[in-house]
Amino acid sequence: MKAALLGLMQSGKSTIFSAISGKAVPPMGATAIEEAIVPVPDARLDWLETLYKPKKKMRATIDVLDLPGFSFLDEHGRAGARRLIGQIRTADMLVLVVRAFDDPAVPAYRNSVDWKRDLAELQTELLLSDLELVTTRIEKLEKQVHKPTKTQAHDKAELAIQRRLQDAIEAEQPISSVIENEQELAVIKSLGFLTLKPMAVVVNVGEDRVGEPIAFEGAMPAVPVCAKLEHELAQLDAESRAAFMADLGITDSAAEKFVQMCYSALGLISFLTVGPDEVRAWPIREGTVAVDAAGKVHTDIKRGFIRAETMAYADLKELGGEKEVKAAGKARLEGKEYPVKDGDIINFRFNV
Ligand SMILES: Nc1nc2c(ncn2[C@@H]2O[C@H](COP(=O)(O)OP(=O)(O)O)[C@@H](O)[C@H]2O)c(=O)[nH]1
Ligand SMILES: [Mg+2]
Repeated sequence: MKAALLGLMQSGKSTIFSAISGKAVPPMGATAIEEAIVPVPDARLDWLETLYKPKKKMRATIDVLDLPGFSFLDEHGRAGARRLIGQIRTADMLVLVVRAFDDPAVPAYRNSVDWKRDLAELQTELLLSDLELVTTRIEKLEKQVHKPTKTQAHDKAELAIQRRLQDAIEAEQPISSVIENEQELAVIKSLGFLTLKPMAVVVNVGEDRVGEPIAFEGAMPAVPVCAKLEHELAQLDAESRAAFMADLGITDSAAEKFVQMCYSALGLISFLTVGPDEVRAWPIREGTVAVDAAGKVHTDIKRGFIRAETMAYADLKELGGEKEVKAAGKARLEGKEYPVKDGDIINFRFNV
């Protein structure tokens, strides 16, 4: 899963990136795209580690991209913008970072701090990028459909969809509103339309507003974070960090909040595998059935799938061991079509 941090310049993207990844803050005005693999904190794995004493503990991970500021056009010129947008199109979700902190030392966009305005501008930029993509596709397809190629029928169908998307964007309607079926959605998604991606908002609040809730009635989840403070906390050793967090009334670190936000925006849950070699968390979309979950572990396990021996983490923790779970009748044998639940501990039986 790949999440891209997106926002106007000086909104705090790089500071947040550093706080959640532990990497150094990329310098201001940097044009490189930074990537970090952020482990997903999961207390269940820590407990399973004490039970199974495995050689390895493998957390799920999320790839996070830190991108230079939007609007890129001013900052890097056309070519730079294309390169960045190309990168963003490969992300599974977008995290929009907006500035809500006051700091005279950091010039604000349009000389005033107004995160809802900035959010609206970002969304307009995303829509314009999609309009550009539509326009380019239409130009290309219009030339192509007249040629008797193998893809002619397919091209004609796509052209019809693209024209509908263009009308929707020009009428300021979300492009999802004119997509008629799963097949169309698949075609459009593969092209990387930005406004179709799951999104979440990080509101970068000032040090004086830590812990205060924010008022937001949008369709996306919005999480308040104080980037500067989180960044400072991330520099501390675990003990002082815990003490400071308790002092400030913060329960989750920036990384935890960030990961939870991504999980819910993407509709992700985790199932777990255990054993003497490793305990491991596997992210899957909610609703994934057992045979597809097996495919995450290995394609052979999917191919030769027989049964999923399943128990709930909560039962294992409560009863203290696998034997006890079985004795209590709480171990289950599930088939291919079983929708896996968050916290299921699964041993796949397979035959290849
Ligand atoms: N006071 C304050 N300054 C911040 C906060 N977050 C970021 N900054 C400062 O704002 C400037 C821009 O931050 P940066 O993370 O580089 O923003 P980016 O351009 O979005 O990557 C830096 O000088 C940061 O130290 C915050 O929560 N409070
Ligand atoms: Mg930056």
